[in-house]
Amino acid sequence: MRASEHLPEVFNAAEHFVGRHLREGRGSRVAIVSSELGKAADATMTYDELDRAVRKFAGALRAAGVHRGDRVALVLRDSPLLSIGFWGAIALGAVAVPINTLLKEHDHRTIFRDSDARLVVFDETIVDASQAKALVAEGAVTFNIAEAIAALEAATPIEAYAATHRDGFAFLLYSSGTTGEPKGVVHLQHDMWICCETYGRSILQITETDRCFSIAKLFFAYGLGNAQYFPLHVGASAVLYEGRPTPEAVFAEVKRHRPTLFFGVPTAYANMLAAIDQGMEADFSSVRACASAGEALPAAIFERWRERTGLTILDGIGSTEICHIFLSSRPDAIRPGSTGKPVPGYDLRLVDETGGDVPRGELGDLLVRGDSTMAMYWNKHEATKHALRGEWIRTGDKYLEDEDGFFFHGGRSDDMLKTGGIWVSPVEVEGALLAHPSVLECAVVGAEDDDGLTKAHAFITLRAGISSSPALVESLRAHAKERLAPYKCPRFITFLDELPKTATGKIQRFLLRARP
Ligand code: 3UK
Repeated sequence: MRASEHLPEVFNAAEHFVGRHLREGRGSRVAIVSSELGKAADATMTYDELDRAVRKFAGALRAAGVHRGDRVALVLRDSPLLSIGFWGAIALGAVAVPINTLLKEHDHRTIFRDSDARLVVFDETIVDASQAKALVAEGAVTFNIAEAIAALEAATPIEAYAATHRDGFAFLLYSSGTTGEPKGVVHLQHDMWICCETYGRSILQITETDRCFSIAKLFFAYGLGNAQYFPLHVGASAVLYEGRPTPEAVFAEVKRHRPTLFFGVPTAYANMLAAIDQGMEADFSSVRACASAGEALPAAIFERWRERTGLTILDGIGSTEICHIFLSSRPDAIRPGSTGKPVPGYDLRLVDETGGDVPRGELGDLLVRGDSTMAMYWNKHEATKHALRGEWIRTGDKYLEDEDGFFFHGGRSDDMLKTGGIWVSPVEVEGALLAHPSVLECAVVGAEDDDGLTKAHAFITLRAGISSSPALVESLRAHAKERLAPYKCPRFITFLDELPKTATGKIQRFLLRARP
């Protein structure tokens, strides 16, 4: 699917996702529902209200000296203001930069500088207000929340959404970067539309009666689609929650807002299952489908979630670079442990080191072609050339496709292990160990044995109330041996209190590899 065949040249994403609903008679529908922390009453915004706020915010940006093409950085929790800021920047023809709220000051500074943000809106409980001016580029404007709201209220709304090109820059997302510096992924006006017409249409089958709730926050490419542009594409509602998504908080939000679509990451499903097993009450009766992405969903979690809630989790893989999900399970095609089949609109290839297609059933490097793929990494010419190959992008993931066309994740290209010259997928070993009743989480990396040969090393966290013992190690070994080929069984087992993770919840295997 190509934007150039479906969208006019003049296309503004904010007009499409917000303003268009007024023209099409959906102005009185609810666009956003949010539980503001500590407040009993919900805040709701209709499409009419959101459109006015977005055009006012664009007016406030203009008054503050922001021009078309300038970057507007947003360090805000999931809230109506973040939505208004994101669409407001795009409405003016500026480039919205939602930023990870969990990062440390050092990374915020890097991102403000690298994106050369002209204006930064920040939550003072995240960015120290006394430091804000020192963190941003020279001459940039900073607004804390109170200043942003005052500017919004005082502003004159822009008359019309900027007449941007469908291929113009719309937003940057800084990828969490498991290995190094954050990279700004550049997305165009048409990219979100492509995601809606591919994953949104064929997998979620989202309609205007849906209510979308995402544990993954809006600064994450996954959350941005889940709880902004998918619902806003069809005139549905987004449920926003600004707090930390503990199982308790998530269950309360689900009960309060009764979402129909629920989006999580595997770790969150595991934590929720642990809470349910400890007797916490969870009512997911309003939910018609659950999605998971960010890392592979182990079959054991899929099965237990289905047992406990009656719901199926659709595992899908997306990336910040491709904007959203391009390979996914679908309600009528699920194989636990598999990421499913290509989302209609995307083409996938599995290749070997020489770039040739690997035979069916063998692991290869995943290349993807689709029109939501980033234009480039901001200020990173070499990294851009490494990732983009014409219309194709290298995902850095290993996959195999089985005889029935289901794709199975085999880890990151850089995480793969070879033992005895044979590829071992750490994900497969982790899946086997996770099925052991004492294991909460698990990560497997390569470690050298006495001969300098690579063997699998499993780092394990245990469920509450269980402690490590020689008997447990024996039980884990027996369990692994039952499920895995001998060369795949972990040679080393280490118990940890917790696994090192990135701000977005991905296990930092490189830190485990670096352990003595
Ligand atoms: C890994 C998965 C196995 C994979 C994302 C949905 O995660 C997202 O984006 P990121 O840029 O990371 C991308 C990388 O994460 N991954 C994601 N999902 C899965 N591995 N199974 C999965 N289901 O290595 C991928 O290359 O943080 C997810 C939508 C938008 C996103 N940006």
